Amino acid sequence: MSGIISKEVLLSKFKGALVGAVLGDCIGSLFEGLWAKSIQVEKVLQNIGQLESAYDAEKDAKKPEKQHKLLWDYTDDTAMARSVAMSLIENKGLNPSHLAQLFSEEYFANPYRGYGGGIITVFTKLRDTEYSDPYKPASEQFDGAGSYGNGGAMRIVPAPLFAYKQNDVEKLTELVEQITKITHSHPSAVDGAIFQSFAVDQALRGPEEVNIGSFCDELQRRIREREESEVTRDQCTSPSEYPYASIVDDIRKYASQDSLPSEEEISENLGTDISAYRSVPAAVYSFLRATKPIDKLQDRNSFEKTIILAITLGGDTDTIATMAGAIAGACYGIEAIPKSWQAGCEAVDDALKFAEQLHQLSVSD
Ligand code: R7I
Ligand code: MG
Ligand code: MG
Repeated sequence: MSGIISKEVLLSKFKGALVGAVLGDCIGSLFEGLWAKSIQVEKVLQNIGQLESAYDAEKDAKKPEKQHKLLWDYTDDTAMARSVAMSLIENKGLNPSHLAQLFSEEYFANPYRGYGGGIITVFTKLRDTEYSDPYKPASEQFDGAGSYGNGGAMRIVPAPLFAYKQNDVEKLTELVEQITKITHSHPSAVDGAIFQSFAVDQALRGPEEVNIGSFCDELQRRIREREESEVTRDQCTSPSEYPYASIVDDIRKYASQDSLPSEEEISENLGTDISAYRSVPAAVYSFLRATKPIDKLQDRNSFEKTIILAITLGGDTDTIATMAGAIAGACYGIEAIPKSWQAGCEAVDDALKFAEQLHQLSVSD
């Protein structure tokens, strides 16, 4: 699938992935929970226009970029992704108790970032048991079914970056499963995080010119192998035997269509809600469909189109846009991400720093 990628291009893709995720979250959070009908592309462009004019004004006033005023904060999606990045970097691998502690401490330090309703119980139990059994609290959620929320997938982007060097789908799968199960043990949440990590991994390894058909074929092959290997299928909420592998057919169909599918069609068929199964596919779709022309967005590049399209779908917009932004950033690199967007959103500096550190781990022996 991939040719040789230079160190410089890989660093740009790592930065793109982490920064793309932060921006999708910050911009998407302005619309979280709204119906697609009440969003409209013009409204999203208006908000993005605010970022762009604030940037121009500060540049005209000759302010250094680091001192630009922040317009939008990140939410729980980025808060948790930061913990994943920091823990992987500090431990040079997964240390479940340490990561559980970072998740939990971050929540208690900044509880206002819009966390899911159930996950707070996990953070409390983790803290109260001093992170001694980091997988137990999540396994007790929802009467032992585990959460099927998208909280595992929304934060997973540092994992495919960390695992890049190994270039081993099974190892990536295992890492993602272990990270996800600290808070989400439902198979649908775990497979959603794995699905998202595969999409990021493929975007990192692939060329900027995305072929929708071959991207979907590879994604479907990988996730089907994973779904076939599972023994807990009966716990799944989806009617299909291989839910994620099957939905790739719909992603392929909608992303390949020349006329843009309506937001209602996507929300009905792929989903835009808080569950992993009904939100990760919409993120992958947004990335893929944005490789094709979209009315009203002719002057925007594919990264910008990905974020804007993801938000216009409505529903869980911060989460769908953060996942879509991670994939698009991994594909197109940091150069595709407007400076003005980066300057107006919180903690982009840290995302750039984490990308450098993860890249360092990837290129060192
Ligand atoms: O998955 P999670 O971290 O939530 C992430 C979402 C993103 O949109 C963020 O931006 C933020 O807004 O929240 O948090 P959880 O609490 O584990 O799951 C989210 C919600 O999904 C729960 O509060 C429940 O409403 C629902 N849910 C379930 N309901 C019944 N049975 C998840 N799992 C179950 C279940 O098994
Ligand atoms: Mg959020
Ligand atoms: Mg959300």
